[in-house]
Amino acid sequence: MSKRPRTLDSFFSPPATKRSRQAGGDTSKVANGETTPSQLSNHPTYPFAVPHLPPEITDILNFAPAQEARIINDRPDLDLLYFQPYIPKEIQRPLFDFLRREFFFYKVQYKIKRGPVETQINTPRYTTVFGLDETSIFNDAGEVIDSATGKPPSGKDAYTCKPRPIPECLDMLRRLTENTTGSKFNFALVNYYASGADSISYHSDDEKFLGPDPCIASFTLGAKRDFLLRHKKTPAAHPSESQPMKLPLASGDMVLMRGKTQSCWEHSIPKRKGGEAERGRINITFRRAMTKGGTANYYRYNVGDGGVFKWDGGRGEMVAWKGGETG
Ligand SMILES: O=C(O)CCC(=O)C(=O)O
Repeated sequence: MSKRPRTLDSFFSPPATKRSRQAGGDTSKVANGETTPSQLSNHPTYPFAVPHLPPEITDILNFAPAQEARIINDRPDLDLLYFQPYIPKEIQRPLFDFLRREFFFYKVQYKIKRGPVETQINTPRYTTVFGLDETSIFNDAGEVIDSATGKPPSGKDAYTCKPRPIPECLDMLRRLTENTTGSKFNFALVNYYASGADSISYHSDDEKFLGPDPCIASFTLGAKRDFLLRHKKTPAAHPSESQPMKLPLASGDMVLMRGKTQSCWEHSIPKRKGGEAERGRINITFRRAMTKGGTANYYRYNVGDGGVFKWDGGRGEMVAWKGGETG
């Protein structure tokens, strides 16, 4: 039995009127001439349905990776594959526009306690997440069941969050990434950096729930942003600790971080003033969580308990979605 979450084809809701299936085709033209796919991924945990990618995108996405990867392993403990780009040029902009327009996003807030001091954290970017760790899968009805027993996890095994299946538009990219890399992924985390003021500070994705030496595929769409990597502090004080390596990630690029990269290095997207960053950037990471703790962590810090945001094309910004609270 497959242990990976699946896109729930049996769960696709009937398309809304505007998106209704046209005889003899999968897409429909709406009043403004935009082509929209007629199939949707839906699930009770989604605030609203997410369309499949239109064929204009999937037909070309199937040619990914657009370039062979460069191996970067010339510094201690660093092991990267750098695809420049992975996503073919013709669809970089349409794919960015599609994902920004169709996803539900969150601005997660939480408190951390360091000793007696409690600090309020306002995540400096929009986030959303889909997936389920290896212990469980979604059945055809969209319910979470234990991978081994086929029964809903209960008692001490019950989930405290509400896991969401990966929508088909992201699952296609996940499958391609698995084929390219030979690694398995069960989670998709999405960041939206609306401007150069949005960022992610130095951290490593080295949580126990990812297992040893996790392999993480990280995609960029939209604005180019600097990705900084530095070695974690060691008694030897290697130069890579104080002189970060900079990868200017451009639309369509993919970096695969593997080996000891997470256990020995940290990475960040620093704030930038003005310039290209103001156009917005989407980052997608595919990861493989091994335990329920990973699922709890990813939903806590990427969905949280606040309201939903959705792209407003007219205003050119994310706005609070009127449909309500988190699904
Ligand atoms: O946006 C990026 O390229 C990095 C994202 C990241 O480090 C993360 O989500 O943990």
